[in-house]
Amino acid sequence: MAKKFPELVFSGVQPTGSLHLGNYLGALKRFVEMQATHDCLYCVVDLHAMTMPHDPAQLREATRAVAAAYLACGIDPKRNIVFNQSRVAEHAELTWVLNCVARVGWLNRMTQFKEKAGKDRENASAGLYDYPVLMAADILVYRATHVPVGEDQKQHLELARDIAQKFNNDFAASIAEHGHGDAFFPLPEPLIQGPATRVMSLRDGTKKMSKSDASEFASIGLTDDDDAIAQKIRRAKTDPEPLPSEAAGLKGRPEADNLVGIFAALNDETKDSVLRQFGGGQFSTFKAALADLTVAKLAPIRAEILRLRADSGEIDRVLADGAERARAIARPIMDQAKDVLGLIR
Ligand code: AQP
Repeated sequence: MAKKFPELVFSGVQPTGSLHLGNYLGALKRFVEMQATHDCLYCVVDLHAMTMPHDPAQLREATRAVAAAYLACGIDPKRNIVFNQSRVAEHAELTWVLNCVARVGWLNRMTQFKEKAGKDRENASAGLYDYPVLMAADILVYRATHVPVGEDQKQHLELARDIAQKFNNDFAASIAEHGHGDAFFPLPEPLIQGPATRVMSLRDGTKKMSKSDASEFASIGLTDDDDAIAQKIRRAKTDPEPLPSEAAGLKGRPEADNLVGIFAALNDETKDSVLRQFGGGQFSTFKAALADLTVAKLAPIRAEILRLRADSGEIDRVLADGAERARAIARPIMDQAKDVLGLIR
């Protein structure tokens, strides 16, 4: 029988810019929900942020800003482990091991690399290419079993599972010999659930809402003020038809689908129930209600982010404490991996 690992949640956000509603609905809101039922590690993945050109001062600030957003959304740093990735060297150490397990052909299929590298692929950093292996190490260095993420990370999670499986197969005899049974690593499961796993740009319903979008009207930031939120929703692209009365009618209408999905996710309901209320109506009525709901949900988060950002002492203490607790889990697993691999320590 396949070995059972205790359930443990890991996830992370890159400190690459201001967090937006997509990050909140696809990730942070889910992180908060998971803490009620699971032990969780929530990481600010600063090593990932270095895979694209970065400014050191901005990286430092963005790292604190992501940590502040975690806490402001309701993540309890005592109950969970909140830390920044670069403080726990085992992430990088396991990445090397997993680099020797992952296949170049697997990495060549990663669509995020192709999108982020763009046309000038030869000039992309080797780190950007290797990003998914670092992500696998982030998860496996804790033997995390569940990973709440947005839809865009699905392919990377599948790769992490392939890497874990290949490690377990390649070193099966040594794994058993060292007392780990038939598996050293669990196969981590992506948790991609709810009506807003892929929040789209407000300007183009076929493009993901992203931190790096050039248009400020494409995304709603977690620190946007009430007027900015209302204005962005008012100006969000729609189509000329009235809203349908059920979710099936959103097919082929990406902008309408996106706005209804945002409403549903913010209000913890389904698209169908949103459309029972707004179906048949004009976008202007729906947009006004969506703006009110978004402001009501984001205003308290914004206030808490701004409070935490005013004095970075509290954030720095949380990150330092979290790193120590994270390392206490990762180090023994890394040592066990070295024994399995035949690395003398
Ligand atoms: N639009 C989105 N809808 C739902 N979930 C999303 N996530 C990101 N965008 C959306 C989820 O947020 C978590 C953290 O993302 P990340 O910062 O690690 O990386 P990303 O996916 O590359 O985010 P961005 O905003 O697109 O950043 P840039 O512009 O820097 O590339 C992940 O769980 C992700 O799925």
